[in-house]
Amino acid sequence: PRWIKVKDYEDIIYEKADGEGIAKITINRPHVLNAFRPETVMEMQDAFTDARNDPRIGVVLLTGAGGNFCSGGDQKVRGHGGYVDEGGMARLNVLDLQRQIRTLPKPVIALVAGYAIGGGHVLHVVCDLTIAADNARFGQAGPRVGSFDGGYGAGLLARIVGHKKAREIWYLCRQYTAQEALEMGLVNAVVPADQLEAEGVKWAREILDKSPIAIRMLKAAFNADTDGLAGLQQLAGDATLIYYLTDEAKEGQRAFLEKRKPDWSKFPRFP
Ligand code: 2NE
Repeated sequence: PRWIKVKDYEDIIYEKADGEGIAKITINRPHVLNAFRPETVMEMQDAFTDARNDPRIGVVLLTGAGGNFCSGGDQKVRGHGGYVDEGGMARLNVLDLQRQIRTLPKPVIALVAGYAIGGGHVLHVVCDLTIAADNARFGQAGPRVGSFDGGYGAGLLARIVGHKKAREIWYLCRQYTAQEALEMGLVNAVVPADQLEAEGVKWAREILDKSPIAIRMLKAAFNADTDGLAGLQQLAGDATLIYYLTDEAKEGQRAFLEKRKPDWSKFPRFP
């Protein structure tokens, strides 16, 4: 596709494919292997919000510049209580970004070349699908540098690869090849590094061929299974969206505005 830049950012590149429903967010701090600082996360939140609000976008690709995906939180700006932003405030705002990716009602595909380590690894874990380049390296690093992610980083990982493997990944902080990641169900496919983006676009186009609401409901359904009441809220919100499209729901609103009793008689009670 022909990528068109949406907006200027400092730490990321945000583009959309010309005439197609694909957005691409690229973490762009190659000097630190795309480690994120609070500003990186804020820019990603802004781009994901745009992708959510643009009705033409159906799939988001998340990737990294310079041959790596992401090496996690930038340890050079880690301070007392979190990662310190330019205003001096320590924060862990990547957790908000993780939830944003989960609740975005459109599939997000991680395209991972090189390192996906620490909080960078968790970012691909929360994406709907992951396509790995054959040179990708996966792993957690928290216990080595004095950190951990006990949310999606532990729980969702365990649902994906099983508890034994997830505990191994966290307790030992080893790195795993793309092939090993494929074998443990951590990624969907492995392709030569120079075909990573093309493969991601191919998968995105296949998804875009399908019913948008069916895809949206499936994402919410998969999340409901793991996200408890927040997951049910997402699924139920989508049910409400669809209900609002019906004449039955519109009759309720109309009757209220016309100050009359709603007439539900024309709406069947399905078996
Ligand atoms: C990724 C890895 C294994 C790569 O090793 P190597 O030898 O290929 O590269 P090198 O020389 O370590 O890295 C290249 C440059 O990138 C910087 C390095 O410091 C180096 O720059 P200089 O020192 O030469 O100037 N760099 C790499 N990762 C960085 C990072 N995360 N922060 C700041 N600078 C980084 C190797 O680089 C590595 O082990 N990186 C650290 C991985 C890590 O510990 N990540 C944080 C885990 S904690 C986390 O992400 C987190 C969380 O647990 C909970 C909430 C939020 C975040």
